[in-house]
Amino acid sequence: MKFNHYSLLIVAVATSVISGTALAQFAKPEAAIKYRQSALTVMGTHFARIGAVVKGEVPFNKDDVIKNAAIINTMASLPWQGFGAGTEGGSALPSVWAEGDKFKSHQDKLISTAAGLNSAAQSGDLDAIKKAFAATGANCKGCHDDFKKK
Ligand code: ASC
Repeated sequence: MKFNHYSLLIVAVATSVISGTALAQFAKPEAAIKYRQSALTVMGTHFARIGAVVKGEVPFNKDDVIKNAAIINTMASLPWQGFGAGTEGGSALPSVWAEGDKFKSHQDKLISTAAGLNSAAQSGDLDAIKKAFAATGANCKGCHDDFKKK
């Protein structure tokens, strides 16, 4: 019996430590919202620069695409820590917290498609870049459709 109570205490402490971690990185919910919006803005900015090349609005410069893709690849894993418990609001729909598994699958897909865009950029093959750009953008849009306020 004693052991069981002790185990419960350990579980309770561990759970509170783990669930507090996401918010603990930010002083207040507003800081988490600002962080995630900033990270997504930086990523979108560099994604749009590759988009201009893909659409033929800007001439293809391999080194520029490599730099933009590397930034996207780095940024892709960052915004999600800003969606911790208690940070509802901003442009995020309640579905972010209600459908956490689905939201997480979009995060994972973004991380993998951004890595694919990064590889395509390094290959210098514009057709491969176009394909990887489309795959990444489709995931941006799919996630926004389900989880971002219009
Ligand atoms: C962008 C940007 C997005 C995506 C998305 C793709 O350039 O800022 O959020 O592309 O519109 O559908």
